Amino acid sequence: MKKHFTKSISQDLFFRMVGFGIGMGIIFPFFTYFLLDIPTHKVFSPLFFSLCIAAGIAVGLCNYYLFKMVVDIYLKRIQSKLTAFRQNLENIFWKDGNDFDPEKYYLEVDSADTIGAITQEYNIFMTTFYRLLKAERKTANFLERLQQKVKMKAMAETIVEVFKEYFGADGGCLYSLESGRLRQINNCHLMIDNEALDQDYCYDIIKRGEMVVFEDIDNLPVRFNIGIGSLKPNAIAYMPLIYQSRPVGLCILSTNKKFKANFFSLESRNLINQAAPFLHNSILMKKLEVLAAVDELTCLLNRRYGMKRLNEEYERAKRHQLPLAVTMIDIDNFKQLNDTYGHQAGDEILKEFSGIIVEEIRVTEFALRYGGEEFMIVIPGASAINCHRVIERLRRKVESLHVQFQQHKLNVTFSAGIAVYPGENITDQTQLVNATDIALYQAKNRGKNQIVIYSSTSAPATLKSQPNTQ
Ligand code: GH3
Ligand code: MG
Ligand code: MG
Repeated sequence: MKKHFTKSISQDLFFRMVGFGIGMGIIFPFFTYFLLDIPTHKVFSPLFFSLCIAAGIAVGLCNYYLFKMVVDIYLKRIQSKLTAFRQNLENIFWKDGNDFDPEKYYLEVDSADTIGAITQEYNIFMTTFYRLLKAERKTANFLERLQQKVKMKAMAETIVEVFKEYFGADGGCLYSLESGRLRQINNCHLMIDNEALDQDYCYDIIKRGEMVVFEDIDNLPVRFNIGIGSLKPNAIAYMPLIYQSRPVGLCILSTNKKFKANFFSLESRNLINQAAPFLHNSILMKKLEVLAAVDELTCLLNRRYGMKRLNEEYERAKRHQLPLAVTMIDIDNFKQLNDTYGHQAGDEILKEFSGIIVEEIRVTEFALRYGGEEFMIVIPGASAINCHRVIERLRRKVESLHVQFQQHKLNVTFSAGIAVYPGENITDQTQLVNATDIALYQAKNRGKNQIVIYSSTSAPATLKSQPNTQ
């Protein structure tokens, strides 16, 4: 159905009003004739008709201009704000402009009719748009910051910082879920009872993937760390981080007052969802790093990563002027064992042997597979004598080891060379490693199954190993 006959509503109105005036001008003479009893020749004269039609047209025109004056002003006001708003949006999207002050585009609602309602709707639309834009900017900024963080710790710090600010929290903590267990990767001002956190409800929250907010509850496992003690928070929130329907971590936020933002709004969920893939990627990256660093057969560090760690330890020892003891180990007559019992038997020995090394060293110490049947053990802070004590214990243990392979009971021994930085002729890392090699070579030459401490003199100090009496 055609709603108007010209191209513009106001032209339509103009024609309707003038048409209505003409109609009234035509009807008016009849109206005067019947009601006012004026003589026919006066009423139905062309002059009276013309006057009435002219008056009708005049009223129609007046009405039209009155409408223009009253209503059009409001419509124009709305139109100019919409134009300015649209121009600003174009500026934001195409020219990366930033300034968007909703106050500038706000329209006062001063009429209780459709025009008032339209004005009100415009205001709501504009402020909603502003909020969405702000949220989008915040998320984009968050993403940009996360993309710059390659390391898990730095990324976790950014996530906690942004969440804290957004939700108005005083403290926060981020956990990654690795092999089904929560591992803390960042903690900002919180004291968390890990035993309480380990309880099933925490894992339930993560499994369900739903945010939970606790308010005014005693016995919360979370408190604020204020240096000299701790304070009970007013509210805490558990926010599971979900990536592709699978939990990858948990963020705990707490506040002394009330949280600023609603955790369940679309905006909040979007923000939280942005963090999850980054956490997931860094967990994967860490796994890859571990895979790349570990020797497949023995599960010890491989040579490349082991030497990198040795370098770190060397730099630390140099900086703090502390000793660094390194031992090179080589299994005795391993070729013969391989030749007699097969390569698989040799592999079993290597696995068992590495297991014993891991049992014997502490967390601050480390071992690496230097090559085939050669291993290196690094003991930061140890003197040659202390290092010898550790390696001698290991030597005895290996000597008494019997590895069951098929119907055979296999046993092996090893020779080892120890060198300590700093020492005579040992002023850098290369010299340190070379010295262990020289000492190992001497241990082999002296009959194997023994440990030699490197000495710069031609006859190196040999600490005699006691034969195992077991
Ligand atoms: P020595 O007492 O002088 O060290 O004699 P050795 O036989 O142990 O020394 P050699 O260097 O001649 O032989 C090392 C052998 O280690 C040779 C190689 O077959 C074996 N080997 C190296 N890597 C592996 C491995 O991953 N698995 C097995 N089964 N054997 C390996
Ligand atoms: Mg060898
Ligand atoms: Mg060997």
